Amino acid sequence: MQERIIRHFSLPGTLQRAERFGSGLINETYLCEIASDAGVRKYILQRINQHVFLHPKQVMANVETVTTHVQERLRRAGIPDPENTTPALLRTRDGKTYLVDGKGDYWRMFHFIESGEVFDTVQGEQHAFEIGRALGSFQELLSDLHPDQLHDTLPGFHYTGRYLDEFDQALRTDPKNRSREIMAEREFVYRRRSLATALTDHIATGEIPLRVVHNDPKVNNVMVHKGTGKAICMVDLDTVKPGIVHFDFGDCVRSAANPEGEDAPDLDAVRFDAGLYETIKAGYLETAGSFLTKREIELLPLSIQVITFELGIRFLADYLRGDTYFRIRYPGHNLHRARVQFKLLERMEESKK
Ligand code: GN1
Ligand code: MG
Repeated sequence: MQERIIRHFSLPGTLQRAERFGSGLINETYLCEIASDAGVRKYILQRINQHVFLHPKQVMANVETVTTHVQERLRRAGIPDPENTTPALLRTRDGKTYLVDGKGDYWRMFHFIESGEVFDTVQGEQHAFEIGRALGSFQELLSDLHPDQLHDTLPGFHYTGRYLDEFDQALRTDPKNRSREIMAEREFVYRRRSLATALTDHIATGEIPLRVVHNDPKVNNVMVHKGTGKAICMVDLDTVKPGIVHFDFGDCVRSAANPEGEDAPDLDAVRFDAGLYETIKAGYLETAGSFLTKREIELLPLSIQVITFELGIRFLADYLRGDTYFRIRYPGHNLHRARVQFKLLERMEESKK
């Protein structure tokens, strides 16, 4: 199957191997090895999840705008081969950035960054610092791209109140008859409902500006150098669009200050590491400190609990709906994911972050 897709892209050589790659919960990703006279080279092939991304052409237009902008900035900064340090799209033989197959599926390819690797969980202090730094640099590289240049590919993506509404609706309709399994979680959500508007209210008042942000900067969307451990770039750019920096910062901390990770098998072991939080913040502000307003910086800590609450509700609602959004590996996976986020939120509350 991959062979037939890849043939349409402008690549020298033939496909030797294609295997599933990474641990993203939405798209389908393959690592492909292409052999030619020049040797074997690796590329990333991805199928866009059209259940999540209803307008894949707009997603691709955004990814092209963002990757081109970042490459241009890097070239101007004296980096001669940006495709080795930031995601770079390949083109099809007829010059497009994607291929639509006979079933209407959208496929795109990226250069593979050989020197990089990603981890599902934070590896320690240095890694945490680099994750924060990568996010700050990414936002800085895009700070001169006007948000109007991008489509809103996921309207309401980080409007926490919307997820609360969807959760309420899933509870009401309860299509899989699962609501009775989540009595404790319902109570947990009920007691924290006010968190849902804590951040978005500040957008409504115009206190904090819309910028171009990543929207999904969890640990495994940050690529680091295999040898030095230094951040190379942010990957997974489908959610890059206008938004506020807070959901980025919060998501980064939610993910990287939780050493047991999103899939922690033992709920009692889930913890929020306040030391890692400070380290991520220091890494982030090293570059982001140059363009954020005072008010934006003041509101950063608030984002951490809000986004953790948000993701917990998203997993829980998806469990109630019958796991239609996030890819699962076993029955009950989304319920467990929700429980991990809620445990993490409790730990944050205890540590007053
Ligand atoms: C999804 O695609 P991936 O796995 O990087 C999700 C994020 C969640 C994350 C939780 C488009 O990201 O919002 O925070 O899972 N992306 C989308 O792991 O919904
Ligand atoms: Mg990802």
